[in-house]
Amino acid sequence: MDNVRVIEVKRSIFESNDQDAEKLRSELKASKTFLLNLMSSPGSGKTTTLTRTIEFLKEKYRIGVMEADIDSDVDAKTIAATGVKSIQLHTGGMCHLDADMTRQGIRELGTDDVDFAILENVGNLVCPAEFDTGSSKNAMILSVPEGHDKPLKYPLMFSICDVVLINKIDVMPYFDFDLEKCKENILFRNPNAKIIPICAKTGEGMQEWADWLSENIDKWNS
Ligand SMILES: Nc1nc2c(ncn2[C@@H]2O[C@H](COP(=O)(O)OP(=O)(O)O)[C@@H](O)[C@H]2O)c(=O)[nH]1
Ligand SMILES: [Mg+2]
Repeated sequence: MDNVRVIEVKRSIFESNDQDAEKLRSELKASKTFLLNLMSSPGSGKTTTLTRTIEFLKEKYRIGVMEADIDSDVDAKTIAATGVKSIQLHTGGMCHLDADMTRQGIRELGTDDVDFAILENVGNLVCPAEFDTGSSKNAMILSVPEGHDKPLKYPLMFSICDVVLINKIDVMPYFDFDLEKCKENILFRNPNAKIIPICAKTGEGMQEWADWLSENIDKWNS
Protein backbone atom coordinates (compact mmCIF):
# COMPACT_ATOMS: atom_id res chain seq x y z
CA MET A 1 0.00 0.00 0.00
CA ASP A 2 1.12 3.55 -0.69
CA ASN A 3 2.53 5.42 2.27
CA VAL A 4 0.09 7.76 3.98
CA ARG A 5 0.95 11.42 4.55
CA VAL A 6 2.53 12.05 7.93
CA ILE A 7 2.28 15.55 9.42
CA GLU A 8 4.44 16.69 12.32
CA VAL A 9 2.13 18.96 14.31
CA LYS A 10 3.69 21.63 16.51
CA ARG A 11 2.57 22.81 19.87
CA SER A 12 0.29 25.85 19.97
CA ILE A 13 1.79 29.32 20.17
CA PHE A 14 -1.54 30.68 21.44
CA GLU A 15 -1.88 31.49 25.07
CA SER A 16 -5.48 30.54 25.32
CA ASN A 17 -6.31 27.16 23.90
CA ASP A 18 -9.97 27.63 24.79
CA GLN A 19 -10.26 30.79 22.66
CA ASP A 20 -8.43 29.15 19.80
CA ALA A 21 -10.71 26.10 20.04
CA GLU A 22 -13.81 28.32 19.81
CA LYS A 23 -12.31 29.98 16.74
CA LEU A 24 -11.62 26.64 15.04
CA ARG A 25 -15.14 25.44 15.89
CA SER A 26 -16.70 28.45 14.17
CA GLU A 27 -14.39 28.02 11.14
CA LEU A 28 -15.50 24.41 10.86
CA LYS A 29 -19.15 25.40 11.25
CA ALA A 30 -18.76 27.95 8.44
CA SER A 31 -17.19 25.38 6.14
CA LYS A 32 -19.89 22.81 7.03
CA THR A 33 -17.43 20.29 8.43
CA PHE A 34 -18.42 18.32 11.53
CA LEU A 35 -15.40 17.32 13.63
CA LEU A 36 -15.56 14.35 15.98
CA ASN A 37 -12.83 14.07 18.63
CA LEU A 38 -12.52 10.40 19.59
CA MET A 39 -10.63 9.60 22.78
CA SER A 40 -9.85 6.55 24.92
CA SER A 41 -7.00 4.66 26.52
CA PRO A 42 -4.70 2.76 24.15
CA GLY A 43 -6.21 -0.48 22.84
CA SER A 44 -9.85 0.12 23.77
CA GLY A 45 -10.84 -0.01 20.11
CA LYS A 46 -10.75 3.47 18.51
CA THR A 47 -9.34 2.38 15.17
CA THR A 48 -11.53 -0.74 14.99
CA THR A 49 -14.65 1.30 15.85
CA LEU A 50 -13.74 3.94 13.25
CA THR A 51 -13.30 1.31 10.55
CA ARG A 52 -16.83 0.04 11.30
CA THR A 53 -18.24 3.56 11.52
CA ILE A 54 -16.82 4.39 8.10
CA GLU A 55 -18.53 1.29 6.61
CA PHE A 56 -21.87 2.60 7.92
CA LEU A 57 -21.47 6.22 6.84
CA LYS A 58 -19.15 6.49 3.86
CA GLU A 59 -21.97 6.49 1.30
CA LYS A 60 -23.72 9.31 3.13
CA TYR A 61 -20.81 11.62 4.02
CA ARG A 62 -17.43 12.59 2.62
CA ILE A 63 -15.23 11.41 5.49
CA GLY A 64 -11.67 12.42 6.39
CA VAL A 65 -9.71 10.91 9.27
CA MET A 66 -6.75 12.28 11.24
CA GLU A 67 -4.90 9.63 13.19
CA ALA A 68 -2.84 11.14 16.00
CA ASP A 69 0.02 9.25 17.55
CA ILE A 70 3.39 9.87 19.10
CA ASP A 71 4.94 7.72 16.33
CA SER A 72 4.11 5.21 13.52
CA ASP A 73 1.53 5.38 10.75
CA VAL A 74 -0.20 2.01 11.28
CA ASP A 75 -3.63 3.44 12.17
CA ALA A 76 -3.66 5.85 9.20
CA LYS A 77 -2.86 2.91 6.90
CA THR A 78 -5.71 0.86 8.41
CA ILE A 79 -8.13 3.73 7.82
CA ALA A 80 -6.80 4.44 4.31
CA ALA A 81 -7.67 0.83 3.43
CA THR A 82 -11.38 1.67 3.93
CA GLY A 83 -11.11 4.07 0.99
CA VAL A 84 -11.57 7.36 2.87
CA LYS A 85 -9.07 10.20 3.13
CA SER A 86 -6.64 9.53 5.96
CA ILE A 87 -3.60 11.34 7.34
CA GLN A 88 -1.28 10.63 10.25
CA LEU A 89 -0.44 13.35 12.77
CA HIS A 90 2.69 13.04 14.88
CA THR A 91 2.60 14.97 18.12
CA GLY A 92 6.35 15.10 18.81
CA GLY A 93 5.97 13.20 22.07
CA MET A 94 2.93 15.12 23.32
CA CYS A 95 0.15 13.03 24.87
CA HIS A 96 -2.72 15.10 23.42
CA LEU A 97 -3.68 17.55 20.67
CA ASP A 98 -4.60 21.16 21.29
CA ALA A 99 -6.75 23.30 19.00
CA ASP A 100 -3.88 24.64 16.91
CA MET A 101 -2.40 21.17 16.37
CA THR A 102 -5.87 20.05 15.27
CA ARG A 103 -6.07 23.05 12.92
CA GLN A 104 -2.73 22.04 11.34
CA GLY A 105 -4.22 18.60 10.69
CA ILE A 106 -7.50 20.02 9.35
CA ARG A 107 -5.53 22.24 6.97
CA GLU A 108 -3.75 19.20 5.53
CA LEU A 109 -6.97 17.19 5.37
CA GLY A 110 -8.87 20.04 3.71
CA THR A 111 -12.50 20.95 4.38
CA ASP A 112 -13.84 21.60 0.86
CA ASP A 113 -14.46 17.91 0.22
CA VAL A 114 -14.93 16.71 3.82
CA ASP A 115 -18.23 16.99 5.69
CA PHE A 116 -17.37 14.53 8.45
CA ALA A 117 -13.85 14.86 9.90
CA ILE A 118 -12.64 12.54 12.62
CA LEU A 119 -9.72 12.97 14.97
CA GLU A 120 -8.48 9.78 16.64
CA ASN A 121 -6.75 11.44 19.57
CA VAL A 122 -3.66 10.05 21.33
CA GLY A 123 -4.52 7.05 23.55
CA ASN A 124 -4.78 8.47 27.06
CA LEU A 125 -7.62 9.10 29.52
CA VAL A 126 -6.06 12.17 31.15
CA CYS A 127 -4.29 14.75 28.92
CA PRO A 128 -6.65 14.83 25.89
CA ALA A 129 -9.53 15.71 28.23
CA GLU A 130 -7.72 18.89 29.29
CA PHE A 131 -7.45 20.38 25.81
CA ASP A 132 -10.45 21.48 23.75
CA THR A 133 -9.57 20.56 20.15
CA GLY A 134 -12.30 22.70 18.58
CA SER A 135 -14.37 19.61 17.83
CA SER A 136 -18.12 19.70 17.22
CA LYS A 137 -18.60 16.74 19.57
CA ASN A 138 -16.41 14.73 21.92
CA ALA A 139 -16.70 10.96 22.07
CA MET A 140 -14.85 8.39 24.12
CA ILE A 141 -14.59 4.64 24.29
CA LEU A 142 -14.40 2.65 27.50
CA SER A 143 -13.78 -1.03 26.84
CA VAL A 144 -14.96 -3.86 29.07
CA PRO A 145 -11.46 -5.11 30.11
CA GLU A 146 -10.68 -1.66 31.57
CA GLY A 147 -13.40 -2.05 34.22
CA HIS A 148 -16.64 -0.31 35.16
CA ASP A 149 -14.97 1.90 37.79
CA LYS A 150 -13.04 4.08 35.29
CA PRO A 151 -15.56 6.97 35.32
CA LEU A 152 -14.78 7.33 39.03
CA LYS A 153 -11.02 7.44 38.40
CA TYR A 154 -10.95 9.73 35.33
CA PRO A 155 -13.72 12.25 36.04
CA LEU A 156 -12.72 14.97 33.56
CA MET A 157 -12.67 12.69 30.52
CA PHE A 158 -16.16 11.38 31.25
CA SER A 159 -17.52 14.82 32.04
CA ILE A 160 -16.44 16.45 28.75
CA CYS A 161 -17.74 13.72 26.43
CA ASP A 162 -21.10 13.98 24.67
CA VAL A 163 -21.17 10.25 24.06
CA VAL A 164 -19.53 7.25 25.73
CA LEU A 165 -19.21 4.01 23.77
CA ILE A 166 -18.81 0.91 25.93
CA ASN A 167 -16.84 -1.39 23.62
CA LYS A 168 -15.93 -5.09 23.61
CA ILE A 169 -19.23 -6.19 25.09
CA ASP A 170 -18.53 -9.60 23.47
CA VAL A 171 -15.96 -10.34 26.21
CA MET A 172 -18.24 -9.32 29.08
CA PRO A 173 -18.69 -12.95 30.27
CA TYR A 174 -14.94 -13.19 30.93
CA PHE A 175 -14.61 -10.02 32.99
CA ASP A 176 -16.01 -8.86 36.26
CA PHE A 177 -17.77 -5.99 34.46
CA ASP A 178 -21.13 -4.66 35.62
CA LEU A 179 -22.79 -2.81 32.71
CA GLU A 180 -25.50 -1.19 34.84
CA LYS A 181 -22.94 -0.04 37.42
CA CYS A 182 -20.81 1.34 34.58
CA LYS A 183 -23.74 3.37 33.19
CA GLU A 184 -24.47 4.65 36.69
CA ASN A 185 -20.81 5.72 37.14
CA ILE A 186 -20.80 7.53 33.78
CA LEU A 187 -24.04 9.38 34.55
CA PHE A 188 -22.71 10.31 37.98
CA ARG A 189 -19.90 12.19 36.21
CA ASN A 190 -22.03 13.43 33.34
CA PRO A 191 -25.84 13.22 33.55
CA ASN A 192 -26.12 14.33 29.89
CA ALA A 193 -23.87 11.65 28.43
CA LYS A 194 -25.33 9.44 25.73
CA ILE A 195 -24.19 5.87 26.43
CA ILE A 196 -24.04 3.23 23.69
CA PRO A 197 -22.77 -0.32 24.37
CA ILE A 198 -21.06 -1.66 21.22
CA CYS A 199 -18.96 -4.47 19.88
CA ALA A 200 -16.68 -3.12 17.16
CA LYS A 201 -15.70 -6.70 16.37
CA THR A 202 -19.21 -7.97 15.51
CA GLY A 203 -20.94 -4.67 14.72
CA GLU A 204 -23.43 -4.87 17.60
CA GLY A 205 -24.68 -1.40 18.62
CA MET A 206 -23.04 0.24 15.61
CA GLN A 207 -26.37 1.20 14.01
CA GLU A 208 -27.34 3.24 17.07
CA TRP A 209 -23.92 4.92 17.04
CA ALA A 210 -24.16 5.68 13.31
CA ASP A 211 -27.66 7.13 13.84
CA TRP A 212 -26.42 9.36 16.68
CA LEU A 213 -23.60 10.60 14.44
CA SER A 214 -25.89 11.20 11.42
CA GLU A 215 -28.30 13.23 13.52
CA ASN A 216 -25.50 15.40 14.91
CA ILE A 217 -23.64 15.79 11.60
CA ASP A 218 -26.85 16.84 9.80
CA LYS A 219 -27.66 19.34 12.55
CA TRP A 220 -24.13 20.83 12.40
CA ASN A 221 -23.92 21.01 8.61
CA SER A 222 -27.43 22.33 7.97
N1 LIG B 1 -12.98 -8.84 21.50
C1 LIG B 1 -12.97 -7.61 20.96
N2 LIG B 1 -11.80 -7.06 20.60
C2 LIG B 1 -11.84 -5.81 20.07
C3 LIG B 1 -13.03 -5.08 19.89
N3 LIG B 1 -12.73 -3.87 19.38
C4 LIG B 1 -11.39 -3.85 19.22
N4 LIG B 1 -10.84 -5.02 19.62
C5 LIG B 1 -9.41 -5.40 19.62
O1 LIG B 1 -8.71 -4.55 20.55
C6 LIG B 1 -7.37 -4.30 20.07
C7 LIG B 1 -7.11 -2.80 20.03
O2 LIG B 1 -7.98 -2.19 19.08
P1 LIG B 1 -7.66 -0.82 18.36
O3 LIG B 1 -8.82 -0.51 17.48
O4 LIG B 1 -6.30 -0.86 17.73
O5 LIG B 1 -7.62 0.17 19.61
P2 LIG B 1 -7.07 1.69 19.73
O6 LIG B 1 -5.68 1.60 20.26
O7 LIG B 1 -7.98 2.34 20.71
O8 LIG B 1 -7.16 2.30 18.36
C8 LIG B 1 -7.28 -4.98 18.70
O9 LIG B 1 -6.66 -6.23 18.87
C9 LIG B 1 -8.73 -5.13 18.28
O10 LIG B 1 -8.93 -6.21 17.41
C10 LIG B 1 -14.28 -5.71 20.30
O11 LIG B 1 -15.37 -5.16 20.19
N5 LIG B 1 -14.17 -6.96 20.84
MG1 LIG C 1 -5.74 3.29 17.17
